[in-house]
Amino acid sequence: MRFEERLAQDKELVEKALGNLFRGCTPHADLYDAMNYSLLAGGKRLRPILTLECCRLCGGTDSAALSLACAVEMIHTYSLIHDDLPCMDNDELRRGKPTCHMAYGEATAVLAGDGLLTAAFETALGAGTYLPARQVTAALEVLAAAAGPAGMVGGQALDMAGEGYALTLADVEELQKLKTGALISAAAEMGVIAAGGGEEERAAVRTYAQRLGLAFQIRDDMLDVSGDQDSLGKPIGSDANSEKTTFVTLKGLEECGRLVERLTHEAVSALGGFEEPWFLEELARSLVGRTN
Ligand code: GRG
Repeated sequence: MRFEERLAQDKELVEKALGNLFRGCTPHADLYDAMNYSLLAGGKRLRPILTLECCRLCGGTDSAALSLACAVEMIHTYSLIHDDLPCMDNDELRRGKPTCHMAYGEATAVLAGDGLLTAAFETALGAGTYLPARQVTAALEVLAAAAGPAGMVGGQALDMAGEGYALTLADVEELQKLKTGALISAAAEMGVIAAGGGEEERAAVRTYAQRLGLAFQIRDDMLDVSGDQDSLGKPIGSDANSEKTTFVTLKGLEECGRLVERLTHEAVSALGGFEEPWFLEELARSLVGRTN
């Protein structure tokens, strides 16, 4: 099967599972509508696809990984809703649509984010239908650490504190490792856990995902300068508007392009010990020139 075909199949599997999550829930005003509005607004589904594919890489089944895959996408979506709020980045467009607070108001958007974050852990517990409790606990440990103050939330705090200041390359790397990298890495590692993989496999996949996550972020900074609003589904120039130090302000576009290539090569190399890593290798390569 070709890469594009498998990517499309993975995406469909994820979309279907996400679409079923809140079906039939008793409406609490427009809370579930707002949650679904952002959750089902498209997006690349990179994180859940990493969970599914890293599980397959280690010989696991999709049923074992799917609840964890949904959980990581729910947390990612909550972070985007909150990141777009007026008190944070104050953005009006996300995934090509008005942001959650533009569509539902600020208070409902805050609650939609809160709802997705908490429901993510409930959803992840669904993995218990297919996996022993110790594997579910291990996956939740990884997910909670990556999403919380020692991970994504901590990275966001550093990002906001750094606005208007000249940060060093080490500062930017550290904050992006937390803000974007931690959840991407957790997504991949949970896939290995769902397949019952050991520490060696977890470490190899972590390295893959960390390199991929950094390359992904650098590409994001590049797109914020040289991308196109229609393909991105969000405005460009937001980093400059909020006076953020980024990989592009520190290194320039050309050097950033080379860095993305190098990190992608390192990501691919990390999978050398697995029998069938071709899809994850292609996935990393496909992100080098991404336009959204
Ligand atoms: C508010 C707690 C809290 C955290 C926010 C991740 C994050 C932290 C904010 C997002 C800001 C941002 C645009 C970061 C750049 C990299 C990134 C995470 C982009 C969005 O992820 P994609 O490209 O989005 O995977 P899609 O829409 O494809 O899912």
